[in-house]
Amino acid sequence: MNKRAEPGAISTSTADLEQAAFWMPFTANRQFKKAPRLLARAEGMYYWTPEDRKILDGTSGLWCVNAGHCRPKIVQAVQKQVAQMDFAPTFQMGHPVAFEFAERLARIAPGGFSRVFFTNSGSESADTALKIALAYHRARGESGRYRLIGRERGYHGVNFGGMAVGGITANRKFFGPGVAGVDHIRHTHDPARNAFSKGQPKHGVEFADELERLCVLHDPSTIAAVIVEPVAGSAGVLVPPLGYLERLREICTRHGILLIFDEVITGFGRLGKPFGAQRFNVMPDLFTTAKGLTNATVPMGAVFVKDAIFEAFMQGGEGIELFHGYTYSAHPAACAAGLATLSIYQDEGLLTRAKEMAPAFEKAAHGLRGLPNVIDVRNYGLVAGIELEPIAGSPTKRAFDIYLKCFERGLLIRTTGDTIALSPALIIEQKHLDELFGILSQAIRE
Ligand code: PXG
Repeated sequence: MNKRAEPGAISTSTADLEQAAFWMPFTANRQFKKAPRLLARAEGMYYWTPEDRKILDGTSGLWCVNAGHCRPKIVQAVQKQVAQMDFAPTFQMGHPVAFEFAERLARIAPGGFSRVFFTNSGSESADTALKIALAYHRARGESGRYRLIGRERGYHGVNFGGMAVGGITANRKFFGPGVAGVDHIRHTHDPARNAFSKGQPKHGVEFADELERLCVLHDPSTIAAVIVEPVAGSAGVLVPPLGYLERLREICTRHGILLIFDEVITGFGRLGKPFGAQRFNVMPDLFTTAKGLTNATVPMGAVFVKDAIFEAFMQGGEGIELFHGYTYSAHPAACAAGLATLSIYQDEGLLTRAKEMAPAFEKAAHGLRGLPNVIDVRNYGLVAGIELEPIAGSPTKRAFDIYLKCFERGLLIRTTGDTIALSPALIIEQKHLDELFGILSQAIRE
């Protein structure tokens, strides 16, 4: 393919892919292009490869296709919208679908979160939330609050703000510090005390006290916001210890620090309520979303903001209150996808279905305990992490080999480090659970 093929003539055979123009994200490009794994179509709980091999989707794409793939209602809503109005600016202009979607979202959000700012991804949602936090303090005359606190093993996307507060080493080390004035509290993973926890681990509430320590170190009046995922996803499914989120909330409130939940994964039913905040009954000041917002049919993110934060911006002069936004904020196609997605979630009870399915899912996941090299299983709602003993000298290899075996046998899982992460669509049924854990346990055993 170096001698460029005619448009449309690019085949996906291995020989062609080795020189392919597509620089793939978060991918070992050379390895992948020698032995590609391709997906060509999708429906419900399944993908099909170009050779028509059926693959059970154990990760709802990338934790995003919460209602299952290619739902006709969403597809049709998007088709209709792009035919009627493909694009409309939302800077000093508006279109009805954007207003309707924000309104509908505010209705499923926890009480008091009546304002929604649209972005195009989880990364943009993280950076947007951090910027709103900084500007909020400034609007209230506290411009000395500039520090942002994240957490080790946190993932808030790949843009500069989210990267800086994120705590996944590989995602940080190549790019410098990102933004100034960032610090991190420690992660909550504690396998020595909490291995094989079902639901919230018992030990580790005191990890939240690290925030108090940073308050002493930096002076709390310099800290604008703390951002955490209610359940950390990308770092390998870390469920918050009992009382931990409550304590973070309490410390933030005491010091006037905004608490941001990154609900890009936990939002839209993953944990058994619309949002993690509701599931854990701990309210942040802002929370970020993306992924399940549109069932991933069209890229979109949204930041939900407490009324008092929005109101603080509305006290100044009549001009633009927040100098921030994206060309595609509230893109009509994304709003149409989102509205149809919300209807499906509500008609089918999907925003609470994870709670109903959780016992069967938990039982199946913990059924892997005792298999070779399984050193931890942890779960909450419809998300589970299965941690494996790394091969000495070759971290990540054990989990990745299992990932490859699963794909060969018709199952898509996700791995991070030596942890397997499962996050199936919320429409999953017992027969899919049997298929998923059947293939997975066989692959782990071999
Ligand atoms: N916050 C959280 C909590 C996320 O999980 C982002 C922000 C960034 O979203 P965008 O849309 O900019 O990618 C994410 C994304 C994985 C995996 O398997 C997780 C994500 C993305 C890709 C892979 O761990 N989460």
